[in-house]
Amino acid sequence: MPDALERSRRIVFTGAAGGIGTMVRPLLAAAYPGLVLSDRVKPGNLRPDETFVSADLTRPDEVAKAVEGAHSVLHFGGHSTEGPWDAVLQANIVGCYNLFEAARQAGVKRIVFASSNHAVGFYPRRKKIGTDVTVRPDSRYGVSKAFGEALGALYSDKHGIAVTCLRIGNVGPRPLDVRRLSIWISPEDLVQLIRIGLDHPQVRFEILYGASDNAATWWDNSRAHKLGYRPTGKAEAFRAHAEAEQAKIGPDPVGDLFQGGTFCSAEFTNDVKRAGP
Ligand code: 15L
Repeated sequence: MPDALERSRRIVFTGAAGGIGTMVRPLLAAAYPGLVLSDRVKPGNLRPDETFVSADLTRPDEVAKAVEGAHSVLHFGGHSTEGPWDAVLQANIVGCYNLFEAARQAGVKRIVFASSNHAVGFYPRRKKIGTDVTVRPDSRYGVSKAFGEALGALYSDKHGIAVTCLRIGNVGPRPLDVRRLSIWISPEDLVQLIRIGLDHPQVRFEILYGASDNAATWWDNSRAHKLGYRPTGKAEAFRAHAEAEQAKIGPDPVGDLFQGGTFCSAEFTNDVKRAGP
């Protein structure tokens, strides 16, 4: 069991071996040395100050071990895209519950939850939305992220854990296509949001959009700005690249109308007008 001093700064990062984990860990390291990394597989490039605890989110005993003695948890683990129901159920619903419950039992004070734009993906692109809108998931994956946000609200209200849900757009060095010009976030800006979740004294329960300073945004992220978020990434700087990539993809008559893109058009059997773009 970690001693009192270690506990005061022990941060556990689930999903540490995943794409986002790999991008943000080096940027977090300066401010938060000694991260405890957790995943099913050990990340390949462990820093000398990092430790690794193997955990499968579907195993409550393993999750409890991973969060033991933690002050804060960055919950980025789980299934990171659309998938068969059982995969999403196990990793993102059972797994997310196991994480929040283990954190409560371990006395964790703060959780930053990697939610997704796909919790609200069926909003039309022409509409600008805030963080207070009804969820409109575009996939089983999106439903699981809305579940995680609801679980975060419960553990905040009932147990006093300071929970920050980041509805992440798309993280990377630059936007991949035209849709991502609206939702892209640089790794550096994502780290700013994580730091708000870890440190801001006003956080009780927050939903913030994980997006850089994108001129084509669909999201009102004023709450994040009130909490001190000052994004520096600008998707427009990469417009030529995004448009060139988009030209290779071609049109998607359903996905192009909605914020969630291909997550909306996949398995779509509705009438587009009825879905309300
Ligand atoms: C997500 O939530 C996924 O994790 C990521 O793989 C991308 O698909 C991203 O959304 C996106 O919408 O671009």
